[in-house]
Parts: sequence; C-alpha cells; structure tokens
Amino acid sequence: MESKLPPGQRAVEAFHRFGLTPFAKRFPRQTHSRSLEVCGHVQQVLQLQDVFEGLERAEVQSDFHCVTTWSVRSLRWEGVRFSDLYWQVLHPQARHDPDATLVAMRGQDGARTALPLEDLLAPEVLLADRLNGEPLTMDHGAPLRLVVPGHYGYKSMKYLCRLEFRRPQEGYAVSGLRFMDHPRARVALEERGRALPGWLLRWLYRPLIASTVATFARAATGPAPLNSGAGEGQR
Ligand SMILES: Nc1nc2c(c(=O)[nH]1)N[C@H]1C(S)=C(S)[C@@H](COP(=O)(O)O)O[C@H]1N2
Ligand SMILES: [Mo]
Repeated sequence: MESKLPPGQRAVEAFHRFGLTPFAKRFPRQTHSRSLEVCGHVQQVLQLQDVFEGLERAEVQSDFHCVTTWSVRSLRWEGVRFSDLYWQVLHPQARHDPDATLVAMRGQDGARTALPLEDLLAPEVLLADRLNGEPLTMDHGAPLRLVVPGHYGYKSMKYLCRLEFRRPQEGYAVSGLRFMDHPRARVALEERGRALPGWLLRWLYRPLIASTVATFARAATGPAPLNSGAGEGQR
C-alpha cells in the first residue's frame, strides 16, 4: 500500500515541467557536460568538468512534492549521492571553512536557493542525470539536477551549475519573492515559505497550478538528453 502523502499535498499522475513563471522561458546554456563550480568560503575553488567522475552510481526512488501542493509518486532517479561527492571530492579538495555550512545553489537558468549542508548530506539526496530509466531531459533539469526528496521541489535545483559555501548569517539570494523560500523547506513539517504558515500558502498557491503548467508547457523544449549533440534544439 502507498504511504500517506505529507500534509496539504495531492497526488497527480503526470510530472510536468514547473517553476516560477519567469523561468519558463529560461534554459541551460549547455546540456552536454555535468560540470559544476564550487566556490565561496573555500581554500580551493573547483571547476569540476564531470561531477560524476570516480563516484559510484546510485538510484533513489522517491515522491516529488511541489510547494504549490502537487506531488508525483515514486520517481526513480539515478546519479550519484551528494554525500559521496561531498566526502570524496568537495570536502578534501575545496576545503570549505568549518563555519561555511550554508550551501547556496545556482541553476544555469539563473535560479537560486540554498540549503544547510546537513540537509544535503541525507543519503537520499542525489545529483541526477537519469529519471525513470531514461536520460534526464532538458525539461526536467539536464544535464545535472539536484534531487532533495524530503524538501519542497524548489530545493531540487535543475540545471545545477554552481555551489557556494556561505556562512549561515550571510543569508542567500532567492529566485522569487523572499517569503516564498523557506531556509529548510522540509515537506514533513510543511515549511512551505518563510513568513506565512504552510496551510495558508496551500490556498494561495493551489489556484496557480494549472496556468503555471500551461505556461511551462508552451515554453518547453521537449527531450534533449545528455550528449544528444546538435539537432534536438529549441522548438
Ligand atoms: N533551475 C531551476 N530549478 C528548479 C526550478 C526552476 O525554475 N529552475 N523550479 C523548481 C520548482 S518550483 C519545482 S516544483 C521543480 C519542478 O521540476 P520539473 O520541472 O522537473 O517538474 O523544479 C525546481 N527546480
Ligand atoms: Mo515547485
């Protein structure tokens, strides 16, 4: 039997391309390499050409929860665990300051958010390049996407291109309005946003789902898997 959904969430069948509407028409500049910049309070800035290099592949099956209340059940993501990347590459090579425990992330489309390092080290947090047995498409975040199953979808950064180690008291820039980005955004605790209670945001966000799905679908590019080369470009 399927487990109960977290508070305020409703299951939907299709996994649609989604986000803040200004991002509907923004796409990654490159989809051919899983490159990542690691910067901030580090002893060594890293420009990783392939974050997967030398790391064991992993698979995680998890539900995906958007803050606007839709959830898709049992997505099967493949990639590498963030904790493996951290302990085998970031920690020994970038050597961030011990108090720089806030990780600000950036997508190639300009999206921004952050999470405490501790949250990212959970075993189910993945850097993904495959979804449900297929190469990740551009619509779902190719070439490299973070997947943070215990947190609302806006922490699962698509087109991930940069991680910056910051001190928690420095804060971080967000994609949309500040109240919409909770510093933790844990689904189980209904941490939807910063100032307003989760149950209230349910009712504010729900009416926006259909039009947002439509806006993103109109702008979508269709499948553009990693290493597909030229051809499958923008429509
Ligand atoms: N780079 C980037 N990451 C993003 C977004 C975005 O617009 N840009 N939208 C977020 C939101 S609000 C959600 S719900 C999910 C949607 O993922 P999907 O488009 O693969 O369905 O991606 C999240 N990550
Ligand atoms: Mo979302």
